[in-house]
Amino acid sequence: MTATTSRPSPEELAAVARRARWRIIETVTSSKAGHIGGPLSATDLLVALYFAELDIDPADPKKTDRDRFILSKGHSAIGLYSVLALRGYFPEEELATFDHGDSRLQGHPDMLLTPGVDASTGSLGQGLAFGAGIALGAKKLGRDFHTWVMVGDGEIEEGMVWETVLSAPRFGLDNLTLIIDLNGLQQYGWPAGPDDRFDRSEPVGHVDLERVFTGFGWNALSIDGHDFDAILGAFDRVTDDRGVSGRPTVIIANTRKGRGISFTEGTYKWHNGVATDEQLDLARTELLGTTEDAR
Ligand SMILES: Cc1ncc(C[n+]2csc(CCOP(=O)(O)OP(=O)(O)O)c2C)c(N)n1
Repeated sequence: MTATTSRPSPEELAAVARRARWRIIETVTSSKAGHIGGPLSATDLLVALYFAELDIDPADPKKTDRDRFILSKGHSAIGLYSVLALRGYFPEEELATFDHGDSRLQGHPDMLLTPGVDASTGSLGQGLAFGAGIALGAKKLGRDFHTWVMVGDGEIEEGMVWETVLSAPRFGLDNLTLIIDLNGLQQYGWPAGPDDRFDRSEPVGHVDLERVFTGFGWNALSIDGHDFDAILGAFDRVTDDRGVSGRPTVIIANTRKGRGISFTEGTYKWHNGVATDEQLDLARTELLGTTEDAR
């Protein structure tokens, strides 16, 4: 893991995140394909991981003892690609090929195609089990790297997630951290009745995730997933716990779907979508403070 002293400041991370958010909406709009809300809710967490936490080398994407990151909510691929591009894994210009048939940047992450992608994902619910396997392998081989997995809060309705939540503590996987991007909205909000009489913006809020995970034998902490001080503080707690409690850690990150752009924030309707020219201009001004896209 990166030494904390060499970390960028929260202000520097926020500037990277604004640029990443711009690349997300710009790329999805020009490709006319992809997701917006989920990538935007995860951006600050991804920027903090790739710019301040992960022990990785963009010039050597397959370095044996690199930290691993698995974007289990694979539909947010454009969010990961934007951060990977800004971190130097491939040129920012390549984002323009997103979702083209012959591109390295497919609509969902492909570990065989894209430098920096550690797992192929898209079918929700599988990434945590994959990550636990990597973390267990690292333990067995005596390797000192950390595995991170990000899931969506809708995604954790998948049963396979809970098989791993149940088993990971038994293997002592303190080299595994799960981040839940808790943005409170799925593809169509939350399930509604047949006549749509329920409020789709009302999340299934009865689950106390911190208590549930603690009960399963995990360390659990809740943070504001858009506050870089809080995110980096949570990462430090993970580092401090390595080899201490023998438990995996879950970071429950409270986020906003569509975060950072006025017309996408807080609505399931921008789970995916294509902005108009006017909306794109507005997003550019809000994120970059200019109507020019200075590359
Ligand atoms: C197994 C599976 N079922 C359904 C889908 C279709 N799908 C893609 S995104 C999504 C909603 C996911 O919601 P959430 O995990 O909350 O993601 P976020 O809000 O962060 O975008 C669904 C149902 C899928 N990719 N995989």
